[in-house]
Amino acid sequence: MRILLASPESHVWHSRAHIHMGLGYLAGSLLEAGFTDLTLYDAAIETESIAEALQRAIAEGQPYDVVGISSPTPLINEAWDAARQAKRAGAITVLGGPHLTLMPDESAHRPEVDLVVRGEAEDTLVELVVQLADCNLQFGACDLRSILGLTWRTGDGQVIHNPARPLRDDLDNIPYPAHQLYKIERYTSLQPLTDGLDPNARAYTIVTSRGCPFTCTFCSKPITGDTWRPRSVENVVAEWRWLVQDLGATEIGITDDIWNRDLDRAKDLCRALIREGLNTAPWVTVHGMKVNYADPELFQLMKAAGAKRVGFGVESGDEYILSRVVRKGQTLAQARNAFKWAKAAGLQTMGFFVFGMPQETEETLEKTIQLALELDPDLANFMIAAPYPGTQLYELLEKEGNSFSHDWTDYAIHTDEAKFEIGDLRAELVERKWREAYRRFYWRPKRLIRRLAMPDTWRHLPPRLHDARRFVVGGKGTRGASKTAA
Ligand code: B12
Ligand code: SF4
Repeated sequence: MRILLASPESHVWHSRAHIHMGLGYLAGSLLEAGFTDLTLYDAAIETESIAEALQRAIAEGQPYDVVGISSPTPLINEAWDAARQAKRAGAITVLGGPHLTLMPDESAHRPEVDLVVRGEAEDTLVELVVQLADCNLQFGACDLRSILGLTWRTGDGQVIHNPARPLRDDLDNIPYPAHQLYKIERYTSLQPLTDGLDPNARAYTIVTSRGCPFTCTFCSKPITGDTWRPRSVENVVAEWRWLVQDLGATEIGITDDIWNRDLDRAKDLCRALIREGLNTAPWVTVHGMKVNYADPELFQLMKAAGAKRVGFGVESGDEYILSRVVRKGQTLAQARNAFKWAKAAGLQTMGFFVFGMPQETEETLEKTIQLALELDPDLANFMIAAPYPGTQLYELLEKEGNSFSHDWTDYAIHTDEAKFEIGDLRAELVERKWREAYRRFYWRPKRLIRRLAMPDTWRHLPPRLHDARRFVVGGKGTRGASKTAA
């Protein structure tokens, strides 16, 4: 059976290309189950479109039997396009990923989509492919009822949602992602600013734990869930060794939701990397770590273990917004300490801030800007709040807000337009303060001098000038029509 696992073209994200861990994990499990005729297609780095790849396979006499397509919410239109191409090429189409987990019905009713997989899918996909092989790819004749997490259509078009698949706790037993299948030389460094990092790094990512027990009101965790499931230190270190020693990783990113949830485990991991001599490849906590579970020793150990840059979700400078609206479960004091300790250990820092949550005012947004200036991370990322389906923010807006998002594409983050108004909060205020945040943070004389001295600034001059214009005069798009990537 020939299988293609694909991530579709993204019109909302094109600033950097990171490996797709979901597809890698699925490939790892399929390979272990004996399905070795397997290709990864990631539109972010391929030189041909998915239609061309599918047609080429046909021309070479080796058409794909099954095409699996992954999709987060803002990319679902592209995922459906890819499914249409795959159907045209005669394949069975299977869609999975965050958006399919949140909204399985919508896709299951579409003719170009044969099957939908909800949630973590290593086991579901293997069981499905085994069934498909058993019934000779006549999936209408397969018994699909027993496959947990699968959504499918009966012969008369009825959509059936099989029961959800429980999250696996034994992550050590899940095969490693098939890192060997990535065209790694085509991916970029994991960081938006590569100074201090190699812009042409062989940049792999690693997931050391899944899920997060916090319930921030804007956070969408359809796949990894509300519990925290760590892998053992030994299991992580063995994958790390494979990446560094066998696959030549020159940069590693941890993309867990909250990798330092257990402070002792985080320290043990660092100690193991040092002990095993695996601290040679610089690593970064791409999506942030939690300020609650930190102390000076952690950052010193991280530095000794090869960490280069750490990020923290700070979100707001206003204690009420932070604790009662975002419900971040952390304090401003904890954020201040985390930055202080990380900098003292010699690590570069990133701060993530959110603009335009319900009940925000000029004053709360100003406090967020002030906090960003005070913490002064190497990189500050200000994002306008996006109400993803499945979040508390989404539910609140459904009840009492005015959302400007009319198409899933509008759910892209990193755009420069407010996505909703609620109560007294106006889009104009959010967008004005958001632009002000970038301007005031990056246009300070000391930052400008530092930036001008960085090779990265000159390497990426056109986008930097474009950003500068956006932050001074704003974007030129129409609200609701997403257009920008970070
Ligand atoms: C690393 C990461 C990135 C990286 C790499 C993205 C990538 N392509 O993997 C970068 C920085 C590029 C990125 C960008 C974006 N991301 Co992102 N990202 C993550 C993060 C932190 C980890 C992803 C991960 O590695 N998970 C671990 C693996 C094992 O899980 P997985 O990828 O979901 O795959 C499993 C299942 O989903 C399923 N599955 C996945 N694909 C398929 C396909 C088939 C056929 C099947 C059957 C099953 C299946 O099986 C997999 C194995 O269990 C998640 C948060 C999270 N914890 O999930 C956000 C997250 C997925 N990202 C998100 C978003 C919104 C985006 C962007 C759209 C941002 C934007 N500009 O608007 C872009 C889209 C880029 C793209 N082309 O996909 C949201 C999605 C929310 C939603 N409702 O869709 C998340 C959940 C973050 C959040 N809380 O808001 N992201
Ligand atoms: S934003 Fe971070 S801390 Fe909050 S729920 Fe999401 S992953 Fe957890």
